[in-house]
Amino acid sequence: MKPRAEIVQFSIHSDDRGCLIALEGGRDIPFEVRRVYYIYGTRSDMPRGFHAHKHLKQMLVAVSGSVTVSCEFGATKERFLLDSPSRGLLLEGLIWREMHDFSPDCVLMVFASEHYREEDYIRDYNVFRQEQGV
Ligand code: T46
Repeated sequence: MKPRAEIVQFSIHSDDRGCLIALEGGRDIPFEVRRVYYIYGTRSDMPRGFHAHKHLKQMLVAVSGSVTVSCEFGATKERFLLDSPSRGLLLEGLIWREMHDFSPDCVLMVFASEHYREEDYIRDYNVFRQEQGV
């Protein structure tokens, strides 16, 4: 699977009462969703992540607050600011990811293509580089 890290804009149903965003697996999220988890109660000085996934596809959405996600694959290094519930970060393929600078109110919701499997993680940066042939 070719590495892909890109921002996806969601449609907002907005009226006088507020806003609603609907995310459907296989449509707004370009894979069937098998797991949802969320991260909250974070600290700005406590980054998370520091791993890659072998097969997992994910969509990360800051439904509240903000967080910066750093991604690395091949020679590419990109930083994405997630600060709106109307935008998600799609991650596919072998990508080293780190989450930094969580705001105190951040709730990071993640939609994943597979159930949790620790064997899908590469948590050693050197192994990640070797897997890429770098
Ligand atoms: C990712 C980034 C964005 C489970 O038991 N089930 C789960 O579905 C998940 C995601 C985690 N866990 C356990 C494994 C650890 O004992 O929860 C604990 C914390 O997980 P981890 O240290 O991997 O959390 P993060 O924030 O570093 O990474 C997470 C995801 O694990 C990862 O897939 O891409 O968020």
